[in-house]
Amino acid sequence: MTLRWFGPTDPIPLAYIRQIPGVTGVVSAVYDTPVGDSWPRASVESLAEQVDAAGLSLAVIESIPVHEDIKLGRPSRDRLVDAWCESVARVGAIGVGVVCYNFMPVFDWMRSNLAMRLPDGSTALAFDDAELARFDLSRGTRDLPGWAAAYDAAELRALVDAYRTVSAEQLWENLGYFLERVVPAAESAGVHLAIHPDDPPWSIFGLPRIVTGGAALERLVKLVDRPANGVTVCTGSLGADPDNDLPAIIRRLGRMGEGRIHFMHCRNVKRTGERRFHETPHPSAFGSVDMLGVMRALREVGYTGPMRPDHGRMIWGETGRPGYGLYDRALGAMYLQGLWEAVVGV
Ligand code: DNO
Repeated sequence: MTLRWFGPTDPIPLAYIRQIPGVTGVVSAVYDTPVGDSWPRASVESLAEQVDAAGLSLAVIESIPVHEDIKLGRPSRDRLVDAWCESVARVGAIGVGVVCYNFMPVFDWMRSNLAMRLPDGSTALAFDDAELARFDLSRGTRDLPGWAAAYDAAELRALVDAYRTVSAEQLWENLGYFLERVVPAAESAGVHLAIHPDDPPWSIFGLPRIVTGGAALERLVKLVDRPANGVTVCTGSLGADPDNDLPAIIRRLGRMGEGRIHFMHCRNVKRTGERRFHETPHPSAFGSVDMLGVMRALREVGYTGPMRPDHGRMIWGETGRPGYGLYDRALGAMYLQGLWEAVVGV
């Protein structure tokens, strides 16, 4: 069981993470290197040292951001792919076995409301396609969640325009080009790559999104059919689409080759309409995800990789990074371990 930590600027100290029963691993990244540059060895080592010093281990890198020029297939991509491979080599060299990344154009995960109030007084992240349509992109990403890259108004317009000529099939081609180069590099570094599904799993702002469900994940792993080319199964991202049967997806991917699921993100969402959902506490009863079914399927395919509770609500007066407070994620970690214990039968 692992927890995500956003480095030294994260308001949650590693010492607190260490006190969540059963959490032994940390999921983190190097945050002070611009997207596209390779991660300096000293930064990678210092990250691991901080985690070790807290009595935890650096289990997963999430994420090494993929520069937009790679997704757009621009000529500069070769240099950028090389830099990405160098970062993978550096994290492999210190013994980290999994790298999570995504291939979503321009935006990473997207919500229309970062603090929707639930009946119990907590707040959660919510998405409503109709509400998103009213967003004003002319302000850049200033009003949007904080991901690896931020854009001012002109940069954002130029980037969104650049994707006008990139169809979903073209994006698949660019993803294939990327994988053909990074999978061998990961293999020699002893790293498993784990693409994160698009969140939400459909097109937003007219941009193509392709990693949206079971069929897409299978297509992806077959593009470069090697164990190092795998996926992160994010129950919340995939679970926003009612057509995604999570246990079935896990059974299929978990049985491909030596198993292609390298990382699990577990969180619950409640679907409340067409392309409309909000996040909930982790247990199955609160949302649309059958978390017990997910755990049973993982057990069936012999999953032994890292798992983390994904976003939590803000509860008990906590404030902080949307989705990444301490308390509700800690509750999630306990629930998930309870399910796992029951499923494994110890
Ligand atoms: C959201 C996260 C994502 C994830 C990236 C992986 O909270 O799951 O931002 O880290 O998509 O590259």
